[in-house]
Amino acid sequence: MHEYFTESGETFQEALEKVKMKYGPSAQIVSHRTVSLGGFLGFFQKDGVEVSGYLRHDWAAQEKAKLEEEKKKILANVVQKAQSEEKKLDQFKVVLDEMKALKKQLDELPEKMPLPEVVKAQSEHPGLERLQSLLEDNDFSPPFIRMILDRVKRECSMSDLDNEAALEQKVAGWIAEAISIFEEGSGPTPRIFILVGPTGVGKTTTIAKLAAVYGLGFGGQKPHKLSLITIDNYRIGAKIQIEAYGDIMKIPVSCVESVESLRQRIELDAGLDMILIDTIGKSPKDFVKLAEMRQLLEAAGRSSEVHLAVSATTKTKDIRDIFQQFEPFGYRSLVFTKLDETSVVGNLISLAWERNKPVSFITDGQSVPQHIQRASTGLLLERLVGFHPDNLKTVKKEK
Ligand SMILES: Nc1nc2c(ncn2[C@@H]2O[C@H](COP(=O)(O)OP(=O)(O)OP(=O)(O)O)[C@@H](O)[C@H]2O)c(=O)[nH]1
Ligand SMILES: [Mg+2]
Repeated sequence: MHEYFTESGETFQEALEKVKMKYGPSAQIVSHRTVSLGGFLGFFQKDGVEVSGYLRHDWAAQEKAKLEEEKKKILANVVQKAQSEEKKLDQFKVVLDEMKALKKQLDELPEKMPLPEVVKAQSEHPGLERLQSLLEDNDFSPPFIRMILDRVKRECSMSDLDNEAALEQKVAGWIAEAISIFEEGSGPTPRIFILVGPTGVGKTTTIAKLAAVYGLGFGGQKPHKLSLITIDNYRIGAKIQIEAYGDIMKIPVSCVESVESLRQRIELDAGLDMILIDTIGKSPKDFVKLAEMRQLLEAAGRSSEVHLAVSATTKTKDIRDIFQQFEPFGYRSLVFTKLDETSVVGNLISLAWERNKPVSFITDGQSVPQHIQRASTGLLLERLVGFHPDNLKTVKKEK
């Protein structure tokens, strides 16, 4: 839409000047005419010129200006953005440099540096740290140590932690509580005692020792009428080994190799007080042989007692595997052998605790029949190292 104007002056030039002044270069004159100017009721009138026209909007120029404006805005934005990106990039570079420095520090750390120790040292009482190393020195398992430390945190005051002797005594008491001892029940006779376990842990030797304990009344036991059975028929040496013990102690020994012969043998020995069964040592990794032996032992009936022999010299991880792999035998207790060959028993105590299994006997030497004892809390406690004997004494007395 155009805007129109009309201006007048005494001369054309004057009218034109007015238009220029008022409307600038966009004023476009279309016509002019002579008019009478001023005066009153027709008097004192003068001739003048009136110019008319319209205002020409310069759209192209305006659009161009607008675009210029827009362009400026966009440019300003881009510059601003670029500046902030640059800033971000700088920040990112700083973080990257920090990370690089950190990685370098980590790489320079000695391998397997006990990082938790750093944290521990800040947050834990020295009494707790000392206790943790004492338990580690005894080869207690991490879950067992955690259980003890949690209990200390729950049940001990700061002054308890400062009192080394009292803390040791308390902890010895908790270790004692964690040890479970097998109790012989008064089940049906004959009592059938089966010893299973990995190869070479001392099963046959232990069976011979047990024959002396139960058959000869060694160690104060009332003598039982008993027989020995071995299912280790394949190795000539093994057969000779057990027969030699039987001969010395005047205890009958038989060898069986099938479910049927085991069943028959047990029936023939039905009038005895006890039957001790020695088995072939099995690698816990030999699943097939383990399954075969388990099937054979099923002939001994449900009331038979399976005991698992583990050597105290076995690594903690391997003991865990053994406990696991022999689980299908439904063993009721553990026999710890070769305690004379190790100075620590924490691994045995903790793994028995983890599996909730009681201990029936411990053996501590090769001699038959001397080196066997009924398991007791005291016997295991006195093998703890680093504890002051007085602190163990009180606990042992209570047990
Ligand atoms: N130091 C020590 N040696 C033992 C102990 N018990 C057994 N031994 C020895 O360990 C070795 C193996 O004993 P065995 O009784 O034949 O072991 P096993 O478990 O019957 O072996 P396999 O029938 O081959 O599986 C023998 O040299 C024993 O004298 C013990 O308590 N301490
Ligand atoms: Mg044997």
